[in-house]
Amino acid sequence: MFLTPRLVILLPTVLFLLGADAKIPRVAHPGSKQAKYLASKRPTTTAAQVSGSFTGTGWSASAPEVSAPYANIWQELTNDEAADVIAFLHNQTNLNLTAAADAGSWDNSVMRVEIVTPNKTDVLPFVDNSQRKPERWARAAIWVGATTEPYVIEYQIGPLPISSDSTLTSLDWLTTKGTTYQRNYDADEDLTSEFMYNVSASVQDIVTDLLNGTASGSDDDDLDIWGIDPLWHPTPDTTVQWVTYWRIPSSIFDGETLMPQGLYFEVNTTGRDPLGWSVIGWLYRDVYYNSTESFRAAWEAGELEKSALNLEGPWIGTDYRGPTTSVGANSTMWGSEKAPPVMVPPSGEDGIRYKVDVENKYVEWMDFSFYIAFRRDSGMRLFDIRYRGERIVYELGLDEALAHYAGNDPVQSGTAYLDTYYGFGPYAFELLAGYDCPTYSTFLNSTFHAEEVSTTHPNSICLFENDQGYLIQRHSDDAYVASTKNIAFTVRSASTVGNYDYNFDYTFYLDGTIEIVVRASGYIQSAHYYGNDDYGYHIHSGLSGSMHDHVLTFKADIDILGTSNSFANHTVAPVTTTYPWSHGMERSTMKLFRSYIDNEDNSKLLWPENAHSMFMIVNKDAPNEFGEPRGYRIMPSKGGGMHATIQNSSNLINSMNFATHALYVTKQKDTEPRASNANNDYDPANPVVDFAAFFDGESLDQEDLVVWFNLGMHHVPHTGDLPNTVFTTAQGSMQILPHNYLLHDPSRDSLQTVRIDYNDSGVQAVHTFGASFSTGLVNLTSTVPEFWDYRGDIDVRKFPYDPQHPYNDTESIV
Ligand SMILES: [Cu+2]
Repeated sequence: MFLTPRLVILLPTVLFLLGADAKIPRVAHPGSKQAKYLASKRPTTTAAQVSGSFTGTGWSASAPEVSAPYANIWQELTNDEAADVIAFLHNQTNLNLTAAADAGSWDNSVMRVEIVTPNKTDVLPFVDNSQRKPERWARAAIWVGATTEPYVIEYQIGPLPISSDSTLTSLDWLTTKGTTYQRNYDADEDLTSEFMYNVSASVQDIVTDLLNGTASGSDDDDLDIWGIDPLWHPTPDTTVQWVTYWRIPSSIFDGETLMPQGLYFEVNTTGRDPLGWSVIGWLYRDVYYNSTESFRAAWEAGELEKSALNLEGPWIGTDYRGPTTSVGANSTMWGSEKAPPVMVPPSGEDGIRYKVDVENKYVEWMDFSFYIAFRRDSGMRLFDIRYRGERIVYELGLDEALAHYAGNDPVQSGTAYLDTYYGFGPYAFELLAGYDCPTYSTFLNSTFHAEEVSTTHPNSICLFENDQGYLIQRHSDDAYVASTKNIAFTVRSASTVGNYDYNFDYTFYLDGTIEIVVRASGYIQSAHYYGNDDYGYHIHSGLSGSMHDHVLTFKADIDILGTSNSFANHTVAPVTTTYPWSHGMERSTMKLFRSYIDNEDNSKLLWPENAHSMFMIVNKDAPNEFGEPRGYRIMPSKGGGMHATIQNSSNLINSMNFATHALYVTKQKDTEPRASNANNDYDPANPVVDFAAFFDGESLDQEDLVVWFNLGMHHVPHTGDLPNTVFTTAQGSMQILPHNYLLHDPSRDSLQTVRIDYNDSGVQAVHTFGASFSTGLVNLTSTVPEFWDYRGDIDVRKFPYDPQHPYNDTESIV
């Protein structure tokens, strides 16, 4: 029996092709300037373009069905659950909620609702011992604007389904701060934008002269104004922000972050009354002016030399550029007009070698099984990853993504994005079959609920097997050659968070290895080139590549034969020693030194120089028959592990303690499910979750352990980052691999091995072990993706609940 994972939904479609600005509106209430601006950039497909789309019989593979052993208890809220929770919230009169669609910055409104990830200590008795199923609870983030000191706060609501027993209670137990209350110093972003435009208007003659453009908030603008993130508080009661001018592309290409203009101003936006706001100073060509008057006086005196402007041109476009480019008179790659090799499944649907329970997002491939969940903050994550029937990873997923910039100008210096604030879920748009994933992939949808709208990203998670392009095993001698194909299974999603595109892979291998890969593409955020050679390369006429660190923090809750585990460090080190056979002579050699990291006091770790240490989660109580503890090793792969260069960040203060080291080990606690919180960014000096608080001296000896590791890169963009950063080099990965876990390499249990015996007379025997080989004909035309089926998102307004009128509206994203 087969089923089709693609939903059959016929909709008027907005084609969402491009990411938003680097500075995504914090709350893009429909109708806000930002929302209008973003919407204006999104082309709408015509009826002809979408006709006949989504019959459910497109290129997507219909995977064989399997029934999950138990329901996916981590799965996101259903649309109906979200609607019920939002209606319940509106019935709580003390919350004084306004429907999100009508809410302004002085109202209280629902920012997002989501599942409370059930506690591990509640889940394991249910999963392993058939005890009571964990209750399902929701969490809600509420925007409290009806006060002079606006804030955001989270509650939990449950149990679900909503009944007379359901309550609204505190979610403070999920914080290190003791409260989910988080002061919001940027509640009036629409007004601050207006204020910036007015400031700019007051020097329009100078802006015209220096930048040849206008920023007024109108649709006709050719300049945009935005700046630091998060905002600064030089004193606890003061809010200031530096902003700069960016040129708005007139073409479809989203290259605004490649066109900084080099003029900056600083404003004091303390409090909620714009009458109390003021300009603090201006910066141009590294000269600071402490008032608008002094800046104007310098301009009028002719003291301002004009900088090179970053203007739009083909250089920001990602299309094929034609035969004439800056790098050669005829630079078209020879042969590139021909169709490239394609991947095809060998036997159509019958050949699919994995099984899917679509409703429960449960997957089985070879010796692995796992559940998929999806979160607004962090996107896709996996639960209960089992290998040969044993759980090896309870939870695996992204927790936070930092992009910390530096520069001699205040905007680059003041930029340190915490991307779960914007969320990976809202931007995990539909994957493009045949490009993001093979056309034969199985695609799954994902859903999140923000601003009282449920948004479904169709086909935003893909599952596929493919040949890695190199063997997993080979050997040959003068009598035989033996080879095993390296076929792996990948779960993939991609999120366009502002200017950047992140691709996330979880890949499973025949030897029991799991690999976590993150890759970055999209537009860099660049700096205007002036006096910043210490902060990046000069990559275009007026452009600096603006160096920055990407640090993506992952949680890997590894369980080896139960939850009583230890963290082993096996180090190879040089020694000089004598042996009974060395005739008293010292030999210079090396040894293996075994130790344990047995306390959280010592568990903030760096990857050792020369990779001379192996870190493993092992179970001391479960040695193999040779006495070695069975375990799984964690090991950097492509690009390796890393941590942030900047320590004690002036921007993030207490909100980047997950980025100080390459990896960490803590004792699992239900109260510490995530290294960060999406609301930290509102007030980074006082984070809701401070990762440093997880380290309180607890034992790591035969306890339930969690590893937190960082992937990313020190990104100093060079000319090859124009127009977009490329995945080939902008990637990092981690492998979780069996280490003395089994007694031999398990890939020997794959039938996809061949041995050819030969001698001087030629091939004597071919051993194929009963494996099937591809048969039949391939219709290569069928591998071409259905481009016109691409849809964008599907949104359903939840309050008032109107499921019969889904509409596409990707702008309303918190
Ligand atoms: Cu980068």
